[in-house]
Amino acid sequence: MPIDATQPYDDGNIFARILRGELPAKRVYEDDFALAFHDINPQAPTHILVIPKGAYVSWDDFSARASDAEIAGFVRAVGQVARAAGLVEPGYRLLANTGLDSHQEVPHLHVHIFAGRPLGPMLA
Ligand code: IU
Repeated sequence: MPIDATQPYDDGNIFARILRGELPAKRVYEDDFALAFHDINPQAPTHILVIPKGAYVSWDDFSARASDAEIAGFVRAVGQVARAAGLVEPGYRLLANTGLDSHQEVPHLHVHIFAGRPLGPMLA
């Protein structure tokens, strides 16, 4: 079910539990600001999720409340994950669903990285 991006942060959400090591994930990268792991239901040959370490519901919440250091660290981590996976050429797509109309389902900010085939037009 899609979630309301303005809801308060829920510590019990699935990505919070992955961050705490309570649930497994196929981790590909971690630093002080971010964790990246393979999506459990990939929509492209490469489908990685990058999440901030801090407790942010959505892109809206993160961009409003995170410190400059957290924002810079997270943005650099997303780029680093893509570089390390060899995705810069021929390219990749970033997506951060935010709120009901976007169909955001997990209430912890996540940036999708899609790659590995021609991805076609922007919106389905
Ligand atoms: P969305 O942007 O909130 O719609 O994306 C949520 C993604 O989280 C979606 O691609 C799921 O396959 C993925 N996911 C996951 O990787 N592991 C999980 O345990 C759950 C969802 I629940």
